This record gives sequence, C-alpha cells and structure tokens, in this order.
Amino acid sequence: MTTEPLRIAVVGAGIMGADHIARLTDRTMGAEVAAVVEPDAGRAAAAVAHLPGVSTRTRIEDALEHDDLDAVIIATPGPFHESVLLPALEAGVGILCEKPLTPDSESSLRVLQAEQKTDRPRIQVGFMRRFDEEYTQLKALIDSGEAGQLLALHCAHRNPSTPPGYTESMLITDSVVHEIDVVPWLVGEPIAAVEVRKPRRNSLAPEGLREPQLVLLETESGVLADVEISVNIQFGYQVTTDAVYERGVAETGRTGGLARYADGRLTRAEHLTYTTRFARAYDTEVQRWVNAIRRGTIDGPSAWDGYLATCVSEAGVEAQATGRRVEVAYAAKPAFYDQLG
Ligand code: ISE
Repeated sequence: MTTEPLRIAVVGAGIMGADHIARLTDRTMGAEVAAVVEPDAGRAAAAVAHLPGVSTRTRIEDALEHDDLDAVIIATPGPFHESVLLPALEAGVGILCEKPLTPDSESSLRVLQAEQKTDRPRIQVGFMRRFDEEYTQLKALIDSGEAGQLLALHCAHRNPSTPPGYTESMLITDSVVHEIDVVPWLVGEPIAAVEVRKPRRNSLAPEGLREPQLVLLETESGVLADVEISVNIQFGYQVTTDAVYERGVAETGRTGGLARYADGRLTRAEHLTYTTRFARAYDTEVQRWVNAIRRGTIDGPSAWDGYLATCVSEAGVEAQATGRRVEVAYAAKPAFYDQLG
C-alpha cells in the first residue's frame, strides 16, 4: 500500500467541486488534488489559482491518461455523472460520486453493470448525511431499540432560494433525494411507496415553481417519514429530522452555536447553505473514503444504494405529477454488492 498522498482529480469546479478541492487541500490526510476537470476555462483557472502543479483538463479521459490518478471525485450535475463514471471504472480508480448516482434508474443500472465487470465495488455515492454526527447518533438510537420501535419520522428540508434552472422535479431528484437515502438507512429497510401533496404555493418562489411540497415516504414495514421540502424560504438553510418512537421522541438539526441576548431578543445564527451545515459530515465522508481507498474498498453508500435512491426518486416524480401513491419497484440486488456487507 502506498504511503504517498493519493492523487485525486476533482471533476466539476462548481460549488461542490470547489468545496471538495479546499477540503482535499486543507483538511484531508493522505490525499492531494492532482487535476481539476472542468470545461469552463475561467472556473478551472480559479479552482487551481492557489494550487501550483495541478493540471486542468476539459475531459476526464485526458486526466485519466496523463495525471497518474488514484481516484476521482465527481461533482458535476447528475446528468453528467455517467460519462465520467464509465471511463473512471474502466481505469480502475476509486470514485466518490456526488448525488444522485445518475438521473434515472436505467442509467444507474448501466453503471451497476459496468461496475460489476470490475473486480470489486469502487463507487461511493456522496450522500453525506450518513456521516453527520446527529444522524449517526439517531441511527444508533434506532438500532439499539432503547426507546422502543421507531414509528415515524418528521423531516424538514429548507433552502433559502433556488439557483437558476431549478425545476419542480428537482425538489425530489436534487433535494429530497437526501431523505430518500437517509430514511432507509436510518430505518434499516427500503422505501416501498411515495406520495406527494402540495400546500399553498410560496409566492416568493420563481415563476412556475410549485413549492413547498410534502413528500411521504413509506418503508416496507410501515414507518412513515413526512418531508417538508421548501426551497425559497429566505431565512436560511435548515435540515431537521425528528423521530417518533414507542417511548419518546428525538430531534436533530436544531441550530446550535452562540446564543445572543440583545435588544430584548435571543438570537442564534442559522446556516445559509449546505456546505457549512454539513461541513463536518463532508470532511468525515471524504477522509473515510480516502482511508478506504487505501484498503481497496469504500466506506459509505455504494452504487447499489445510489440505484435504490434513483428508483425512489423516479416514483416520487411520478407521485408529484399524478397526485397518486406510487409503489417503488427495484431490480434484484446483484451478489457482487454483498461483499460490502
Ligand atoms: C443541493 O444540491 C444539495 O445537495 C443540498 O444538500 C440540498 O439541500 C439542496 O436542496 C440541493 O439543491
């Protein structure tokens, strides 16, 4: 096993790509940015401005051929993931792919097929909430059975505003996809059905965007998770998940930090975006992934988990469009993924 830093290419230098470049450079042990793959020349130049010796490439194929890579982090929008995943799998490098794995189940299945042609699972999907301390504690509480059986979850997922091009289906595929991953992980069983209801529209949302929405995720044995997704709520970025058990409740995601008393008020700061709300989760995720690559494995959600989430997102988009409860259909799990335990 090499003791040299792992050479990583970051693909996509938008918000998440830039955040990962800073993380790998400043806070991750045993890894370095070897290349940035980004078609926008200005963005690419900005991303490497303080990183002497790091190449910029417009195509993943060139980075795989010339930059002696051990791994890639894919931080482009979902529709561009497959065209990076396939050559990266073929080159045999480690892969951390931001969510969603791909935009639809058909393309996710193609990725699974390509991965199964290699010797072992190499793709980890960037569902960072699984690395958040409070989520981890909540999972331990559920698994322990200490508070009795888990009955229901109340989730709130709130963004201050939407970027240009954010569409109604993205409420599910880009935002609620995090709950779609984390709920089955917490509960320990798959989501069986999805329903979507639409309350009064927020007039501050861009024209044509019908939000907020209430998404109901139903697991196999009947645990219900209601998710309020609000994406133009102005005040800040907030993600909370509350669990209802037989003997009590548990809350996560409440604002911490400095409590300030002034002018007859008590105030606490709220996050404005996911890169700060989940900063520690991202740091833990990337560090554990780097450590896992050295052991020849992954340490987090696999491409199979990514596929499951894509199936639920598809059912969610159908539920959103039809107003019906939609059952989720999954392919059988290939034995290849059993080696991950
Ligand atoms: C964004 O892409 C993320 O992944 C954030 O975690 C999520 O809260 C946001 O809604 C998405 O647009």
